[in-house]
Order: sequence, then C-alpha cells, then structure tokens
Amino acid sequence: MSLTAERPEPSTTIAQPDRSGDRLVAGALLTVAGLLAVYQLLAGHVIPPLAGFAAVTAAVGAVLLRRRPRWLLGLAAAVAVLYLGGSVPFIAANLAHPESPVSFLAEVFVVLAFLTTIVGVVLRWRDAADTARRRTVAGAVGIGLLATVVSLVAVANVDTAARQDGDVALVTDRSVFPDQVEAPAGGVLWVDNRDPFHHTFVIDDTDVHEVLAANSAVRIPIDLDPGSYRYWCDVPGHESMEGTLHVR
Ligand SMILES: [Cu+2]
Repeated sequence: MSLTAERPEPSTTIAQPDRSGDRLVAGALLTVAGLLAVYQLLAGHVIPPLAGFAAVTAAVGAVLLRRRPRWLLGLAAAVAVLYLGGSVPFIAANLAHPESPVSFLAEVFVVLAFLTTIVGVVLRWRDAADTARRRTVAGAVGIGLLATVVSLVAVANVDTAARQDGDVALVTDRSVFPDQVEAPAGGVLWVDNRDPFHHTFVIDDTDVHEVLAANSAVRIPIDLDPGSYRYWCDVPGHESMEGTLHVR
C-alpha cells in the first residue's frame, strides 16, 4: 500500500456542507450581478445605482467562491437587505407590469436571488443541512418559472395600436421623450414605446395617464384647448422623461 493511498482526506468530507453554503450565496450574488448587467445593456445606458449593486454583488460573489470569511456573508446579506429595502418603489413598479417582460422578469429574478442570498446566509450561519438549501433553490426557481408563465400570458394580451393617417407620432426610445411635440386640437397622438420596459404617458392638469407596455403603442385623442402642456413618465426613476406638447 502506498503512502498516498493511506493519507486521510479530512478537508473534502468535513468542509463540504460549508462550501456548498457559501456557493449558494455566491451563486445568488453572481446571478444578481449578471441580471443587472444585462438589464443595463438592454436599457442602452449605465444606471448608476444598479451598476453599483452589480459591481458589489459580483465582487462579493467572486470572493465567496474562493474564501469564506464570516464577515463577507454578513456583507452579502446587508447588500441584499439594502437593495430590497431601498428599492421598494422601483420593485413595485416593475412587478406591477408583467406585460413588459424585461423589467418584470429581471426584477422577479433579482428579488428572488437577493432573498436566496439572505436565506442562504441564515442557513450557513445555522450550519443547516443541504436539503434546506436545495429547497430554497427549488422554491426560487419554481416562483421564477411561474412568473415567466404569467409574463408570457400578459405579453400575449397586449394591444398595440397602429398609427393612422393624420396621427401625430410621439416616440420614446431608450427612455427619452421628445422635447417638443406640436399637435392640432381634436387630433390624435400616437405614442410609441420602443423600449423593452414599460413607461407611462402623463399630461399635467389633464386626465391623460396611459400605461405604455414594452414595445407597444397607444392612440390618445387630443381633447385639449390650445396651449402648452407638460407630458412626462411617472415610473419611479424615469423623472427625466418629459417634454412639452403644444396644442394648436
Ligand atoms: Cu418611463
């Protein structure tokens, strides 16, 4: 018998449950980082708070794959709590619109991954059995799949209006509304959302408040007196989307 064969292997057998606990947290954080990166790519621009969360989750996740200082798990949980607690209006706005699948599903999976992070940290601190981790992952994947089905059904039910002769076009692309639009009183605005996210089209001091599903258009009658009106998008974080409608 060789010396190699007699050597005990304590590290692999004893450390295994701990490593898988760290891997669950690391995997959840790296999932968040990937989702936030893809989301910004689709948005076509860097969104500073999301870029910050993507960088921190990527860094913490990557380090957790190799080392496992206990404080890093605390940091992982803190980042998750900070996002979930600090983003309530944004999360609510995205989750309310399954017909706009990019923002809806990105939010669903980011929230699930952050919740998995928190549960994973708690399970790791309690030295829980691997079955608890498997149930956590299975639960998150199950909810994610259910949300995907809900979103696909909602997308199939979106009505999009074709532009008709005489309609004044108002197009939003990359979350920007045109600065100025001129239209005749009694005419029709054709508002076309070319973004993969939902927006709203609100005209101040009027009843106009339309939800613009991702990649869809609506026709809005201009039942307004001549004058200038501010229009904008009231989705949280979209405050820069605004312009002026000049009704002749
Ligand atoms: Cu918007």
